[in-house]
Amino acid sequence: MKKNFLNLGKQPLANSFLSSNTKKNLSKEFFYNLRVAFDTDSYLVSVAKPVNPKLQYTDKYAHRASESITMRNAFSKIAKKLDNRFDPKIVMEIGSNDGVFIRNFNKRKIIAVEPCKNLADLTKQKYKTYPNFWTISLAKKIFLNSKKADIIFSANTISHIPDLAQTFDAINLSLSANGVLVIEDPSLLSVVKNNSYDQFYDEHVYVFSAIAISNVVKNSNLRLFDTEKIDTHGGSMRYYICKNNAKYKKTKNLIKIINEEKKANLNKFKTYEKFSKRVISSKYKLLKILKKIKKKNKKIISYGATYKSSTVFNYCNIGKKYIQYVTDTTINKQGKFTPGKHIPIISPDVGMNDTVDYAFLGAWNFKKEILKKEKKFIKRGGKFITHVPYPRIISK
Ligand code: DWN
Repeated sequence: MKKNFLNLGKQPLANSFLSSNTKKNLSKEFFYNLRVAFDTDSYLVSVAKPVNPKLQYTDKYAHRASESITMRNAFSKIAKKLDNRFDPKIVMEIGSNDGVFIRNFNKRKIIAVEPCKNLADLTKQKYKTYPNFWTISLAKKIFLNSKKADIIFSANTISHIPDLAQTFDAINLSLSANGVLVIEDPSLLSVVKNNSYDQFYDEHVYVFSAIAISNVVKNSNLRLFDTEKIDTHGGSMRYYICKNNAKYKKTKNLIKIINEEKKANLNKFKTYEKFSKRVISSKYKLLKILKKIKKKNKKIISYGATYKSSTVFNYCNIGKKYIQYVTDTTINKQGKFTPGKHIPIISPDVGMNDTVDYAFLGAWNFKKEILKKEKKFIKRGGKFITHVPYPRIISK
């Protein structure tokens, strides 16, 4: 049974960066109710009513996974690790974005699946790329003329697909006998520990735990045999899944992580009720900080036009009154306006100038990389604001 525990209010699609802020354009903006639920049978945490994926994954998809050094390095590291551990002949990626993972492999090994046409266009010249949603019929089409996949990799994508049953059934059809599905997604344990409620938005239909993944894949005759904690995206988990009859044994690390999740009560509804109270308190604390700064006539901007910050700004009602503009390195976000709150987005080369007093860390998950990059800002007295794990000003 699904039980709602968090109400993040009316939200726009986190990817709907507006190209103009004319009244006519704003009136067409799509909003939905963002409520988050816990399933008392599978222990899955999900958006209560997911949005239609056809509205989300269009030919105007903004996010480029290769935009940060942290992620480029992380994908190159995991590619090497999978090559060494499993020696795959065929590697398929579901949700290949701009190719940041597949570019670490010989093109003859690669099959890429990416429903956003603008992204699929970026990789199709070099890699076999299917510009489609991941479905059973696509799996059948791909593997009619190809050997089955020894590795199916999918980072920050499976959590975006509402129909998990079809997703995992299609994966079962596509894996070789000892093939391995490797998925990476933000971890529920980190979300609960860090109070990072901004991991909930339309695209994050699910925030997985090892407990829930282990339950869900069973329905598709798959099993979870290994798990690793990884620090990308503010705390993620990497899951290794195989067919029921494959050769892999359950690892000690998996048992350890499941025990840790049980100790944190991720399988109990009361955990989420408490989490929801902490989210409300986070909202008021953040607003208090912003109001205090504004009273002193200081200039606040936001760093990174993230999808996560769309949840924060719309939930806390933070608009141009507080945040003058948002900086982002992604060229196709620059010159646009943030979803729902319509704050202008500009390049950091222009925006991170001497007039900025405070910068809200929209991309808090890249705090290390950003603080290293913005040493000059900090040296001259500039300060960052974050809401994770609790709202505060950081000066170092
Ligand atoms: O799952 C998803 C994750 C992985 O990526 C999505 N559905 C969409 C997207 O979510 P996000 O926007 O919250 O992700 P990021 O990776 O936290 O976005 C960082 C943004 O910040 C990018 O637009 C790039 C920008 N950035 C910047 O302007 N300066 C990043 C760094 C590190 C910087 O120094």
